[in-house]
Amino acid sequence: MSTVFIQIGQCGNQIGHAFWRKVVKDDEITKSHSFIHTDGKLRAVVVDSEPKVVRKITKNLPFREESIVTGKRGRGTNWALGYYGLKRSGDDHLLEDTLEAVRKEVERCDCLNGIVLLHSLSGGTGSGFGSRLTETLRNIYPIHYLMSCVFAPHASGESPLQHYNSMLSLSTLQRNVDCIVITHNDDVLNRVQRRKAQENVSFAQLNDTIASHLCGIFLPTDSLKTKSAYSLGMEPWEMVRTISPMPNLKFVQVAQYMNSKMSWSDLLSKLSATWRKYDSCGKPYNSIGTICVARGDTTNSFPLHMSTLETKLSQSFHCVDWNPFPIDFWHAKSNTCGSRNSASLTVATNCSSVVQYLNTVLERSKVMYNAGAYLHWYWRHGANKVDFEQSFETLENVITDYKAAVK
Ligand SMILES: Nc1nc2c(ncn2[C@@H]2O[C@H](COP(=O)(O)OP(=O)(O)OP(=O)(O)O)[C@@H](O)[C@H]2O)c(=O)[nH]1
Ligand SMILES: [Mg+2]
Repeated sequence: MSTVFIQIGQCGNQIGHAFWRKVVKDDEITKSHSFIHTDGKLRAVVVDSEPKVVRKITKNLPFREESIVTGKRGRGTNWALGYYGLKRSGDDHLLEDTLEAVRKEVERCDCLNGIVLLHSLSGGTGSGFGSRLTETLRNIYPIHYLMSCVFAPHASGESPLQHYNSMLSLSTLQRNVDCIVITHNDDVLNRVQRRKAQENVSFAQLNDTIASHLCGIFLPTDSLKTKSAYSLGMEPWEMVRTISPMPNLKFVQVAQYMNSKMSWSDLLSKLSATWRKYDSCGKPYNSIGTICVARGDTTNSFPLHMSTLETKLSQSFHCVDWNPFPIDFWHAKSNTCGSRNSASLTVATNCSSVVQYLNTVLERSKVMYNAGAYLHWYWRHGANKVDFEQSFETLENVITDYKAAVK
């Protein structure tokens, strides 16, 4: 049972690097061969339209040489250039080369469960090429799971094209993947600033935290092991099956709290304090489905605390009342995503709070589109009105469906 990871663009690769640095320390995942091949190479395809970042991140981890795909020129923070490619310059083999590397990686799996993509929503390669790739992979692998872990830009101070890029990629993902795990750079930054009590946080610190969140969900748990205590590496796909089963409600957000000396209940209170629970009018956001993963359960006593935690979780995440089983618990003895002796709680939730972000992206894009702002950059690289209008419609439908689901 294997998972293939594809890390795309600068952001996808830097976060992928932080993720794998943690994964390789986990004995269970190494033994199960679900993320790491029997020959010790990572089941990962590394893609970027330019070689610089890839050169750096592939130095000290066992990436497979033939699964590294690079082009010669970045995609200039432009979804259209990433999606439609560099037609005129002859440097347009990125898609073919990537698909070939993915095909070979899939052939090395006895049984492929699914593919996880890591990419930004606002870079030209991450958003545009990432969109094109998910669309193509959906056609090639129609029955396998596809999951995108996407990273949303800071709300201000980045590229003026970020709203268009985010909107165009979110809508393509909505149409093609089974689950979108969305991380907001601003949210992670705030959490790290608060935890470390420091103003300046580097990308490395940010990525380490994001990687820890992903490991919190993806690494093996005792709850999903077979009777013979063997891990099948099903965690990512069990998460999709449990909390993202509906094609129109597939956004998942992750939060985590880690400490060595706290009770499970205190860990949950701390985690819950970092979670945005109400909209600007004071109306609660609702969770449609939630998975809570406890790691570092050295005494195997976590199950005794589950009913108390369930009550607490359902109150703080305002679980919808139409789902009779809104919360699942998984637990594991070790906590490889943190330091020795630490325990962590990680929550992955399909929550209506994503609507706030989708609304912002949609509204800003519409204002810019109606004013004709920056559109020539998109037409120049092959995008057309249909790309935009279809994306507006897709995101509007997602927002409507989330609102209806939590009414
Ligand atoms: N969390 C995090 N975000 C990053 C990192 N690097 C870039 N970003 C974010 O990603 C977005 C830019 O996307 P990149 O991944 O740099 O762009 P790209 O996909 O390489 O695309 P082009 O360079 O335009 O071809 C911005 O929103 C950045 O804030 C990183 O290491 N960590
Ligand atoms: Mg780049």
